[in-house]
Amino acid sequence: MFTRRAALVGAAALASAPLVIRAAGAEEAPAQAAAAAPADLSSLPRVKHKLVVPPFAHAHEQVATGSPVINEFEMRIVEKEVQLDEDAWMQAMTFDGSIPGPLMIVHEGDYVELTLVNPAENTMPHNIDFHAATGALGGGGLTLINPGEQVVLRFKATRAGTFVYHCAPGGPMIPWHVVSGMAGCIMVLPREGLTDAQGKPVRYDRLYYIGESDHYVPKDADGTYRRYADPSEGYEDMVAVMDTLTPSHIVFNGAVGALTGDKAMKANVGERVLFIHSQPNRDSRPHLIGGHGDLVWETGKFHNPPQRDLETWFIRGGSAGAALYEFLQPGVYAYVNHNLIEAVHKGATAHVLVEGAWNNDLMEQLVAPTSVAG
Ligand SMILES: [Cu+2]
Repeated sequence: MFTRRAALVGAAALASAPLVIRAAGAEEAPAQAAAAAPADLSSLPRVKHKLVVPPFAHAHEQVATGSPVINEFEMRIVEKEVQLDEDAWMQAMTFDGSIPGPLMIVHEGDYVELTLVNPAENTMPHNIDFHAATGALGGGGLTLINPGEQVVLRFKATRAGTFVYHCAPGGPMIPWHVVSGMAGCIMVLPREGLTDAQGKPVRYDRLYYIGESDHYVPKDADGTYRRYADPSEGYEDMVAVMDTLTPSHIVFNGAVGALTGDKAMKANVGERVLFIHSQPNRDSRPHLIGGHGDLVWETGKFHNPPQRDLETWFIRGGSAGAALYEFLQPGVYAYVNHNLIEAVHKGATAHVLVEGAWNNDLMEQLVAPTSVAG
């Protein structure tokens, strides 16, 4: 089961944190963290954030006021069964109970101080790799914790943008934990806020975080999806499906229909909405049917000039992008992965319900459907 390639990835994780999966009660500190004197950040103000379930985000300022701060977050890792669709369940592993994990928002130059809790009722070691962080496998090498343990990691947010975070406990555990739900996003805003390609300030009225995820639920011989008692029981079956590289489900925010119908995202005509879209494992191509990306940071990194007027944008597996759109017409918009098979058959569809006045200059039905003349 543990191939040579998997062993190599695992070896990197172990090289960075030689003491993970240690005996309970062992007190050794990881060598690389002990080698340098601790930074003195005692004069910095601290801001405690309460994380919320996506597509929503915790309260934040778009423009930083004052000097850098230490942003305190706490996340609990939750292993639980989730329903992906009417007929499909998965023994999920999650950050804070949701797929995706919560969106964290800080400013460039700030510090992120995360308390990560792996409650005793969980069955597996977990950690967190922040693509926004520098060193120790994005923090993964310093955060691997067994059930019943917690850890505190601090890193400096030195690069502005939207960045994936995910669990990466080593070797074949890495893809399995990720496609079981353990990924989310952090947005590091420039201190001056977002700017367009000319450097002019850009502000948003609302923000929604869409976390796309691919899942691999095994089926019985008769085609019904299998359910399992805990994550480990389904491991080998799920790996067999994963190795086909053909997901059974590709969903936004953890389930088919999580952001449609009465759970649609909402906006008003004239509002500028920032859509953040992450995919920790697989490529995607967000598209707003009947709308556009006015300004798109396709790679999510805000010091690169945004592109204008896009119809569809590309999200590389393992990254998060951001698109700003001012809604100009009311109605129900579908926000999809524009591989339309993935959108319609696999689940990657959301809705945005927009209220306001219709603009006949932009579009008007001049003749309603009627029988063909003559
Ligand atoms: Cu994990």
